[in-house]
Amino acid sequence: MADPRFSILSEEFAAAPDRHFGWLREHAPVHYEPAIDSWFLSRYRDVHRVLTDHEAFTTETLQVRAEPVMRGPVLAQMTGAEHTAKRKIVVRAFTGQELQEQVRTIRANAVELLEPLLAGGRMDLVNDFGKPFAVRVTLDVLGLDRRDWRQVSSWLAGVGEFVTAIELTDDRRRVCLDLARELEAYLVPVVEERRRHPGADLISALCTAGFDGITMSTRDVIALIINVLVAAVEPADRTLGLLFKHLIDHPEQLAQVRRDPALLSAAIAETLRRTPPVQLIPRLAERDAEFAGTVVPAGATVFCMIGAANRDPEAFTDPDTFDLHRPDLGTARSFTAAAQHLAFGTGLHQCVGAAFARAEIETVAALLLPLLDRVRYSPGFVYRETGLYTRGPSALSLDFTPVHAATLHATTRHTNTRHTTPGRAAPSTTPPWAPVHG
Ligand code: 2IO
Repeated sequence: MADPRFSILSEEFAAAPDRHFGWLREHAPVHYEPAIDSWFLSRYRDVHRVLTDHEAFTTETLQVRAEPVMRGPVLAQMTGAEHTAKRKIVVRAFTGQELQEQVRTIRANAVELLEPLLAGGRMDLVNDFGKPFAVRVTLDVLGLDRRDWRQVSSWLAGVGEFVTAIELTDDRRRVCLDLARELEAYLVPVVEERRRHPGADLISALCTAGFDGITMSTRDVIALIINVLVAAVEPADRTLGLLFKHLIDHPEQLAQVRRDPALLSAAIAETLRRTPPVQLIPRLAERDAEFAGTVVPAGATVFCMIGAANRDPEAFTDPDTFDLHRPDLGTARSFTAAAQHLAFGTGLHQCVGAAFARAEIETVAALLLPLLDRVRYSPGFVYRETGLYTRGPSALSLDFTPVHAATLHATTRHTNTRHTTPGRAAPSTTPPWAPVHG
């Protein structure tokens, strides 16, 4: 029976949502939250149905949840021919040859950021590395000036807060909207300039790209840039932190990944299944829909609980266990439309950045693992997660065998990632300790 005292908005839930997943799936699989007039679905089959029945459940919620701060419509809001065409343009920008180039950018940024962090034998993987790394890589990939990363980060924090807030006060709403407008004002002249003089960067590609005669307006391009920024930045440091948390908590699996780096993609896929960094996906019910005997009315906002669905015993055996060897994971499919886990969503609007996300986390983890010898939590470190929508460790303080400065300088000497002009990081010479990737 549904417990009237239970609330997704309670501090108790926020402290450890996963402790409530089993109860929700069993006793309140269609949970209504009156304060925000929204429904929460926790069973795999219900979540899967909502994400794949595009007629009955639309992405119109994003008009209020995202469009105001994206400064235009995002990809996930679009439908029909427009969606197909624009999605193809974006997919093209994050796969194949483009992705190969992005991997070099990822590695160069990682090396540059790690340099000052390794000699001390201690770093906060989330705050010292993950957060600046995710913003700088994304700026590079877009062809924006990564020297602006601090400024862009603070604008993005407002956009992210708006998109992922479950409840937003009028005050915070105003602050977020102001930050989003500042970000827009920063981007407009760049986009106009790239329209006039297209370069080899992603923004230029978006300005000039066409598919089936459909092209992007400046407003479209701005919204897409902000969409890419938020979507690439918000979940990245969380995923990296969660991956290392799981590996440190499972030393035998960490040892296996060290011995055989080819297992990294399975470790990442299992991290995404077990602890998806994006925990909620909203949809709007077009018409009345019945789930497990409860009717969700037309016009209702429905939140798919990705974390709960990914741990449904009907979908995965022994679902609470982190096991990179689990037979029902299907690693090869995990970053594609055929993925079993729902961390990238599923259906027509499944994440377009899945291949990029995989390349990003895999490249960085493969670089980090050999460097972080005897990696462990720092003494006194207390692990904490935050967030209901995007969720991950608020910090991950790690100790490891210090990497000698001289060794590091010798190994990164040829890696010229410092650049004074806007644009991508210069392609790096692969340092000796870098993984063979590809
Ligand atoms: C940004 C929630 C960080 C997306 C969203 C308005 C659209 C879409 C997502 C993810 C992650 C963000 N939704 N990325 O859930 O682009």
